[in-house]
Amino acid sequence: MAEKGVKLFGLWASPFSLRVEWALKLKEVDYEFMDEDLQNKSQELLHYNPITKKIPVLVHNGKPLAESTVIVEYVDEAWPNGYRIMPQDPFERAQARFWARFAEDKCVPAVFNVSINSGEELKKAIKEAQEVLKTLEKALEGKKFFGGETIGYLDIVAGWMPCWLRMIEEIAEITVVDAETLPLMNAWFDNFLEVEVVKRSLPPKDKLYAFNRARREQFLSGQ
Ligand SMILES: N[C@@H](CCC(=O)N[C@@H](CS)C(=O)NCC(=O)O)C(=O)O
Repeated sequence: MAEKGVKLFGLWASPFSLRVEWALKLKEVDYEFMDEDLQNKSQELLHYNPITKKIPVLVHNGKPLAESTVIVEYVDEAWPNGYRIMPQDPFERAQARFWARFAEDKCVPAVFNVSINSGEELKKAIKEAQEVLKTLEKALEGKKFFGGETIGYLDIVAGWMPCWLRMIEEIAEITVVDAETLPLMNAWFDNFLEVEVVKRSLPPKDKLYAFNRARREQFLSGQ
């Protein structure tokens, strides 16, 4: 008999596990959060995700699923009542998946490059990040959120950026997104950070900033 309930193997400082937490919270699903030490992964995590050995992993009634974007779609389908994460219209759903893939393939590496560079390399990384974010802005035209009036799938997938990029800007003393260069993105950052579910599930600011400040210093010193 499979273990009943919902367990999320994640990491408090991971934007990827945060996506799954947002989805579960929007659906009002109770879950147990297993905070992993990625330097010393639990036997349970390795058992449930022997393929990539990465977090997040959602275990629902004993059955594990990996990959945050896959899990978010699963959560929407497995708990069909209440909050709608995926658009109902097939065309809009396909569009949301297209942009989510774009955000994953282009924005994740671009923002990561900003976070680990300094000097000329940092300037180049900022420009590249602004270019991909300008493209992603097209999906925001005429809307408060990517999902329309409320947050949806693409907001959840891209939602780490308002928090992480604002943090990187502060730590590295730079500006990537502002009202002049990326007005729609800038407004979305503010709107997204005001969403109740988002506000109450972000990691403690001081702890997160200290963690990422140390990570940046480690990258800059080439360790
Ligand atoms: N594409 C994956 C990325 C997950 C990921 O990179 N997880 C990192 C933590 S943020 C991890 O588990 N790293 C441990 C490792 O690579 O061994 C997703 O969206 O779920």
